[in-house]
Amino acid sequence: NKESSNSRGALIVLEGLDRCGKTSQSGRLYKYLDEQGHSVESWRFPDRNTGVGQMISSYLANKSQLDDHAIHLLFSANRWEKRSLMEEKLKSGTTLIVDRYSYSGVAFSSAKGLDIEWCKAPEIGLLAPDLVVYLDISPEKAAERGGYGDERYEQLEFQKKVAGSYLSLRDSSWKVIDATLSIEDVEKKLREVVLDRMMTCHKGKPMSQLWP
Ligand code: Z5A
Repeated sequence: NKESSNSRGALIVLEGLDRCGKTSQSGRLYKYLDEQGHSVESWRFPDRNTGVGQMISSYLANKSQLDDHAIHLLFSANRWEKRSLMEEKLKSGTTLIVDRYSYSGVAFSSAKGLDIEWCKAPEIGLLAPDLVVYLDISPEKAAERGGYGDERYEQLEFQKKVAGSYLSLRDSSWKVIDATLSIEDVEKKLREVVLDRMMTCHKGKPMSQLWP
């Protein structure tokens, strides 16, 4: 009993600091919605499988060096190369759960000191999410979860700057969930806001583009 093709899917974006639990929650939400009979896919950015994604992956692993502006544009290009597929999926009724999106792009690059308006510009025209969920955790608490690896950006001082950038990007349409609750409690709250927004999309909420 998957949705009929004339009701569109919802673009759901999960954002937050490293270790806030996005990957765990994307997986749980995907499983739940799929079991409920919804047409759903789990995506993530960067998508490391594309040519651009491989350049990003090598940069994040400190295997290559790039100018801050250049890597910013690559992250954006990585979203642009998936844009038409994204639109196709949504129009055909598939809900997409996306782990990081343009907000990560702007938050991380502006945390390095790049101008925020410059950071936002290449994202103009990408599809705007129907819902942004911010999994809220302090940089200190996130660091306590351990597992900070060797990737670039996985350092407390930098994560503090990223947290500040996210704060300036947040608006009243974002749903903020306390990411320090148990995995199960976060999951429950996430399901509620996502199901609600999926319903408004099925009922005909129009698709829009960044930045609204
Ligand atoms: N980046 C960028 O600069 N520009 C862009 O445009 C984009 C990204 C899209 C790679 O991202 C980097 O790229 C990222 C931003 C930058 N750098 N950083 N930082 P990535 O998505 O590949 O990596 P990540 O975002 O850092 O994901 P992650 O390490 O996988 O973290 P997570 O997905 O948020 O968390 P998790 O793996 O689900 O959970 C982390 C641990 O916490 C794990 O042991 C869990 O079991 C545990 N956990 C999860 N939830 C809980 C709760 N509720 N309680 C206790 N423990 C929990």
